[in-house]
Amino acid sequence: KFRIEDRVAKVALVFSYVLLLLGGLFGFLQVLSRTPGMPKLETAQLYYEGLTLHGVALAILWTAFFIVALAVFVITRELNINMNGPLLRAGCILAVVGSLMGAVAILSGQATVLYTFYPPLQASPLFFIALAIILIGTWFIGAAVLEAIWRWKKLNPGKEVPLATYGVFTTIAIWLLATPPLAYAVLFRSLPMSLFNAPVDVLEWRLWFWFFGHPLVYFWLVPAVTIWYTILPRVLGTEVFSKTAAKAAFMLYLIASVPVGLHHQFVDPGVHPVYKYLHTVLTYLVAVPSFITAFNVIATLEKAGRMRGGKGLFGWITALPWGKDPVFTGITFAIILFGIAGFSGVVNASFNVNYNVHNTAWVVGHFHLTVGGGVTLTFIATSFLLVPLLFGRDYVAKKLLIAVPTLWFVGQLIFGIGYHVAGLLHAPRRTFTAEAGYLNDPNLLNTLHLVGQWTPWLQLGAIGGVIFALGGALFLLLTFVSIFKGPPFRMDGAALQISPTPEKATFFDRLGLLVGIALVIIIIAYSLPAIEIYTRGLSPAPPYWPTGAAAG
Ligand code: HAS
Repeated sequence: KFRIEDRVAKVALVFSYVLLLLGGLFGFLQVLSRTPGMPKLETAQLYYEGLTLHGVALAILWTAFFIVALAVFVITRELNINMNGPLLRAGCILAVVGSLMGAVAILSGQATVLYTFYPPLQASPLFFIALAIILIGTWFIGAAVLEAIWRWKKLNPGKEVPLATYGVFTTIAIWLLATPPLAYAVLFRSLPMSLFNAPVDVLEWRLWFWFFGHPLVYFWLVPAVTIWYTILPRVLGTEVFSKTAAKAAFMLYLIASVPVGLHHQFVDPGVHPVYKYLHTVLTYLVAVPSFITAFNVIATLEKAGRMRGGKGLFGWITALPWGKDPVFTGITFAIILFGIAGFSGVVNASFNVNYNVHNTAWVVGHFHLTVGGGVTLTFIATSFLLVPLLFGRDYVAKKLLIAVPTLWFVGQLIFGIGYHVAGLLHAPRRTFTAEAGYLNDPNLLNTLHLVGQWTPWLQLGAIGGVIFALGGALFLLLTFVSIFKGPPFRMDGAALQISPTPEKATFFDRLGLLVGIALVIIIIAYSLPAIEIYTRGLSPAPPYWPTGAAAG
């Protein structure tokens, strides 16, 4: 029934795992190379090339392709509806072709510009054309998802949108709201820069890049939260504690995740502090749905623990299947990692405290625990269910599966602690420190304030990095073997129920209205800095080809 949809989901899923492998390999090389006392596996040039590939392959592509597979699976199974085949297929082909072109540009050394590709860093036009093609592909896929939900709503008037589909809708809506300014920056600024050496106004570019860059993180997070609200309770034989609170959280993510980008630009000159402060306040607003999620998920776990006979204040915690069920263990470990990272995010968001951590290893610690911990570990654990359902093959060596989330969790935790503390001591991010003289010179090491103190924390980070790289390698090995050689998997006759049974539609199901509210807040938050920048007039800077260590 879902032949085309399943084919697209399978291609997207396998491609996401290939990207996880490629990006993960370069992450492993980096964490060692930038740690004092560890083998240097990279030169400066390779470090920046590898860092670009690491960021693009993992942050942008692994997440996006996994989300496409998940979205298509949820929509078809939950709404029992076919999606627009040509749109879906064209979108998938464009996204894959664009990703391959981008990989060629990076691997051939023509795009050493990191995943943020800030101008005036120059890269080959191939890289920017690849980005544009990927974007168009994702819009096609987004359109196919929205069209299916819209059709289902017309067929089911008065019925509420099921929870997992609601999460998918929120994810896609955030993506579609966030990406047009990125398309503008890529097509009208970066591409002319790379084709004709056209100068670019860095501040204008960064405004539109971060308009996209922050909602991007909620595009990653919301599908993970969707899994916490739906699959996690199912695995425990229950339902989410409060469906209404879950929908309220999704609604807040939708309306507050875009107008906060200036919190990445606190140190940029030329933007009025009042506008930065407005974005600070809105950033605290977007932390609220995560707090609601914390409450709702823990209440769900407590409900499940008590159903399993857990008694007293903490007995429900030990009654849960820790270490037994890899899906449960992976998802809850992911939530704990996200909890820690959430608090470092709140530190980042503080207008004045941010100056202490900006561009330091602290930020690396933060985003590894969010997107690498909370999101990626959730996706890994969900793969244990999704791969058999889509490919009809069960996992091999099932007893080994539990080692995957365990290694990932322990490794991320250690890495996160090491990099957060190193960042507090002002260890920089995105710097090939092996080349940065001071780490190799014992005299400087002893005299320069703080530098010597980074060493043990970066070393701790490297130990963590190696541990979770092992978990990732094991996951990919087991997954690829299972996809091709796993024993046949048959679903027992029962229909697949992901979300709690839908009831009557409520305010939350007025999807158009919610998108309208989001647009109004975005216009307020972004018109002010945009007017400031354009009325002052642009000051374009000539492009600059990064070479080795200069690329940071
Ligand atoms: Fe962030 C930088 C602020 C969430 C990813 N972030 C980044 C970058 C990435 C990223 C990739 O304000 C780097 C970009 C670059 O290359 O420059 N972030 C926040 C805030 C939140 C937040 C306030 N970030 C995320 C998520 C990400 C992500 C989610 C990916 C998925 N972030 C920032 C800021 C910067 C930044 C600044 C720029 C810094 C700079 O100077 O460059 C919030 O949404 C977080 C809210 C979350 C919570 C946690 C709730 C807890 C839950 C779990 C409960 C579990 C429990 C179990 C209680 C408030 C749901 C036990 C828990 C324990 C604690 C043990």
